[in-house]
Amino acid sequence: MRTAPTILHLDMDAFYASAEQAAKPSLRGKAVIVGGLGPRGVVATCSYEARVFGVHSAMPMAQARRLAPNAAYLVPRFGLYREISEQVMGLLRELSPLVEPLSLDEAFVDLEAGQTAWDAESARLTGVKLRGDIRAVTGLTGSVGLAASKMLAKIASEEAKPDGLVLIEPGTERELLAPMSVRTLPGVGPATGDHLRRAGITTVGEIAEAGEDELVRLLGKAHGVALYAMALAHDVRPVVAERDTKSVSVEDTYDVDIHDRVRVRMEVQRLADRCVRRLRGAHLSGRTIVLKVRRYDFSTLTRSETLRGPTDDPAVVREAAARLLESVDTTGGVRLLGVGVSGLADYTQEDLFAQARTAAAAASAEELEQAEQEEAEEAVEEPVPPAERRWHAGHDVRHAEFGHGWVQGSGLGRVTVRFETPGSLPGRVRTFRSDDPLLEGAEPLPLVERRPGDVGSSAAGGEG
Ligand code: TTP
Ligand code: MG
Ligand code: MG
Repeated sequence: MRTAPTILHLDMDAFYASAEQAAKPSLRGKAVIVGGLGPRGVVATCSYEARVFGVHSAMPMAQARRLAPNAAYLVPRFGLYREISEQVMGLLRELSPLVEPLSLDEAFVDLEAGQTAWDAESARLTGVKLRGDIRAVTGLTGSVGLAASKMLAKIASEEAKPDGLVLIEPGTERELLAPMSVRTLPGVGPATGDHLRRAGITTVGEIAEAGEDELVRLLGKAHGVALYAMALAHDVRPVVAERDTKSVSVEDTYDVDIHDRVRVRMEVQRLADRCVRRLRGAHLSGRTIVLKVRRYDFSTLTRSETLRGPTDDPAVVREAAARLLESVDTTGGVRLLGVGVSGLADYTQEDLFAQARTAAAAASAEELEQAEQEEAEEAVEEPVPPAERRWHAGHDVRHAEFGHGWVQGSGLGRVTVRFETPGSLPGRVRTFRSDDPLLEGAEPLPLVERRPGDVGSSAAGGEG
C-alpha cells in the first residue's frame, strides 16, 4: 500500500437537489426534494435542509410528503445533471489521467499518477484547490476525501460531508476505523450487518479482533477474507480509468456478402438496437458510437463518433451509426457489421431510480419524465382538457412578457411560474392558464455565468 494520502475521492453534495437550488434562487436554504412525483414515485435525493425531517434517497415520495409537507417537490432534469457531471469530471481529469467515475457525482482520482500530489501537504492543497474550482465552475459544492487507499478515501469524503475535506494520515487508519459501524465497510449491507451483529460484531474493531478464521466461518471464504482485510485497512485496489477503453459491442458475420445498401442500413439499425439492449442490461451508458465494417476483401474499417454526453438511447445510437455508415463505401459487399458503444459511464444510481419509478421499460430521460408526468396526471382525478400542455414541476419556461422562470406547480388548467434565473434574486410567482400562448418550455440556463478568464473556461489550462 502507498504511504501518502494521494488517492482522492470526490462526491458532490446533495447533487440533484443542489443543482436545482443553484438554478432556482428562491429554493436556496430550503427543503428541496427531487424524484418521481407520481403515485409510485421515490425520492432520488433531497437537500440537506430536507434531510433534517428524515427524508432520504429511495424513500417513497408519499412518505416524504408526510415528513416534509412544505418542501419544494421537483422532477429530475438528467440533462442538466449530466452537463454538470461532465464539468466536474473534466476538472478531475486535469489532476490525473487516472480518474475512475463511480456515478454522475462521484469519482476516485489517483493524484500520484498525475504527479499533482506526493505527500499529505500537496494532497491537501490539491483537494482544497479542487473544491474551489468545482465551486467556481459549477456553482456547487463537493466533498473530498484523501487517503492512501480507495476504501479510506471514500470513508473520508463521507466524513467530510457536506462541503468539507477530510484527509486520513496513513498509519492512523485502523485506529480511526475501529469504533465505526461494520456498515461503513464496502460490501456490508443490511443482511451482512445483521448476520455479524448476531455474532456479537457491530464495529470494525470487533471484526479485527474476531480474526480471519472467525470471519470466514461466518461469511464464507471470499467475503470473510475480504472483510477481514478491510477491517485492517488493507486495500490495494488501484484506481482504474479503464471504463474509457471498455466497450459494449455486437457484430454479425454474414454467410453471403451483403451488397444491397438498403439491407446494410437495416442491419446496422438492428445491431444498434441490440447493442443498446446489452448496454442497458449492464446498467451502462457511453459517449462514443463505433461502427465496424469488414468488406468483401476482409479489409476492416472502424468509424466512430463521440457525443457530448453518455447515452443509452436507442434512437441516438441508431442515428449515429447511420451517420457513420454514410462515410463507408460498401459497394463491393460486406461480410461483417458491428456496432459498439465505448467511453462508458456507470449510471447505476440513476438506473435504480428509473427502475423504481417506471419498471424495466426505462427509456430516455425525457421519456421517463414524460411517463412520470402522465402518472402524476392520472393520479389527479380531474378531467384534463385534451389540448392542455404539460408543465413539469421544476422545468424551465419562458414567458414572452415576464422572461425566464420555472414551473412551480400545475393543474386544473393553470400553471404557476416563478420568474428567476441562476444569477437573479429570488423571483415572483405568477399564475397563467396552461394554454397561455405566451408561455413556452425553455432549456436550463448555465448555473454560473461564464466570463473570459474564469477557471475551467475553454482557454484555462491546469495551473501547476
Ligand atoms: P449520492 O451521492 O448518493 O447522494 P447526494 O449527492 O444526493 O447526497 P450526498 O451529499 O449524501 O452525496 O447520489 C448522487 C445522486 O444520485 C443524487 O443526487 C440523486 C441520485 N440518486 C438516485 O437517483 N437514487 C438514489 O437512491 C441515490 C442514492 C442517488
Ligand atoms: Mg453525492
Ligand atoms: Mg454519489
